[in-house]
Amino acid sequence: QAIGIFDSGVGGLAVAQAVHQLLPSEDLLYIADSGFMPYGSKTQDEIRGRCHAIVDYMAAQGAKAVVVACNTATMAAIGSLRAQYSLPIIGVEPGVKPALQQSKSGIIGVLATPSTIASQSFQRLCRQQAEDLGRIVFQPCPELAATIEALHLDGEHTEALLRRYCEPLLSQGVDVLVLGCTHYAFIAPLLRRILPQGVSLITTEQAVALQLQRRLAPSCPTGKEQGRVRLLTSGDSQRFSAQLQVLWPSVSTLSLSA
Ligand code: DGN
Repeated sequence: QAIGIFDSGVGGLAVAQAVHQLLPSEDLLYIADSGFMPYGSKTQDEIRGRCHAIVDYMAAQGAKAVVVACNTATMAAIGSLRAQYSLPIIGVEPGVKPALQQSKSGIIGVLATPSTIASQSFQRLCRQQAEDLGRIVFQPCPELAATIEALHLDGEHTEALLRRYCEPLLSQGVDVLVLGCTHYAFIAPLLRRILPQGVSLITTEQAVALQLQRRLAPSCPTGKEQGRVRLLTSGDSQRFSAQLQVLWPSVSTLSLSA
């Protein structure tokens, strides 16, 4: 029985890698819903529809748990997925709480898709967390996930884009920056290079892997054998395969299908 992990594209691969590292004996089934990318500009209903279709497929394949490795999808669909399926469903959400606890200025910034920032679930989460801990400044990044899908992880254009997104946050005194979209893990090295000293980054893939481990604890395989990783896409498989070569070069077992 595999653990199902999905995203609108390659962002969730950062989560899948963290899971594979922490639970190497587990089989993984990853789905990149690239045919329907980006989720960030879809309605909440459209996103929910895609999530249910994917989890239906994973459940039919016998998945023992599902990780919604996309903040946008988690915000839109985690409640309805949990209501429909009895298997453990783990979501990702921007690490607002650890950021507020870590911030010295009491002002944190969140980079995420326009859909995540506009969603009621995210706004509710922020109201609860920020209540007495500090202030949160939001920056929607409409072009960033597509830039990462195109593997522009470095270079002038991406750097200029990041500077444009970060500038309004830094000028308001943000000292901790939350990456609220799983894609952004792949530009974290570039961000670290361009952020001023004293500004730190929060990503969530390790925390999600640990949460999954806790949920699965009694049923985790303990054998030394390496788990099998199956990777599927609803988009162009050649493009996906090129993305994997850059974003997860060491992945052992590939099985791509549209
Ligand atoms: N990776 C997704 C997230 O974490 O929100 C969204 C990417 C997208 O579809 N724009």
